[in-house]
Amino acid sequence: MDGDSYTEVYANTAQDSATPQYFDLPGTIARYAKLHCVDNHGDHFYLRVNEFELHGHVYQSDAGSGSDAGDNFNQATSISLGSHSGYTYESRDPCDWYKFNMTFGEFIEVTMTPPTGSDHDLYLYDPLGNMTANSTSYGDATEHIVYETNSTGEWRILIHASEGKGEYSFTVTYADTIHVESIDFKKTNPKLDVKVTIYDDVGGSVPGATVCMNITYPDESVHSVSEVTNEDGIAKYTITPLEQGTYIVIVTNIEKDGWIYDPAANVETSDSYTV
Ligand SMILES: [Ca+2]
Ligand SMILES: [Ca+2]
Ligand SMILES: [Ca+2]
Repeated sequence: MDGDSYTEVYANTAQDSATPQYFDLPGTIARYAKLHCVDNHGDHFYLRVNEFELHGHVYQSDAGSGSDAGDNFNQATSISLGSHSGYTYESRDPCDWYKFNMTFGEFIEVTMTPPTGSDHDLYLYDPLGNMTANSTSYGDATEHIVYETNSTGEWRILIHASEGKGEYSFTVTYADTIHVESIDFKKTNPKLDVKVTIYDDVGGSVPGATVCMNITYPDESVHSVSEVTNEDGIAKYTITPLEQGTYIVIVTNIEKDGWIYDPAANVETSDSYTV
């Protein structure tokens, strides 16, 4: 650093001028600046930045907060849902805590991509401080948690640098969920079409979802079948030939990569048709 260029700051505590002191110095590229006492005016020690020492730190603005995210549960930094980035360092800043509001019964999804070549892990805590889920893959693999919240309040995540340092990115969102919107029948002798319509949590139809169902025939035999939804979100299964009596359809599961089946959102889970 240029010896003529310096910044003056002051601290409220007396420091031994013979020993360099380290202070947060927001707005600089260094997290810490090395300071020496140069003068004493009354109750303030005026300190002069003699040099910057990076110590592996950079100026942090975790999740756009302007500083380092809190180092423990109680000091968690508030964030909104969405995508963020932050900075960690295994030996000096291993813990970044964030908090956000969730209501009971929401499906929360958190993904975190560690700095290349590091190993960071992801933990989810409920408002009471219980760890409810974690993702602790080896190396710099992306960590991923999906969890159905069981209480309303401030939920928290801990991003922990178990190895390495650098910038990580993470996203906190509601998970994409799917549910049964309707079960319909269409009879055209000699067959009966069962149509199960699958919607997402914002009311859109979901193509490519595998719908598993148990169909009880009039003779009380149970047939486990599965069909994939078309572009209108409809899975169609055809029963033929038909017997006289009642067919009962129960949806047992819906599967689609990256999506969560939320049975509680089903408009109906079973329906029947009498031939
Ligand atoms: Ca940090
Ligand atoms: Ca931190
Ligand atoms: Ca990991």
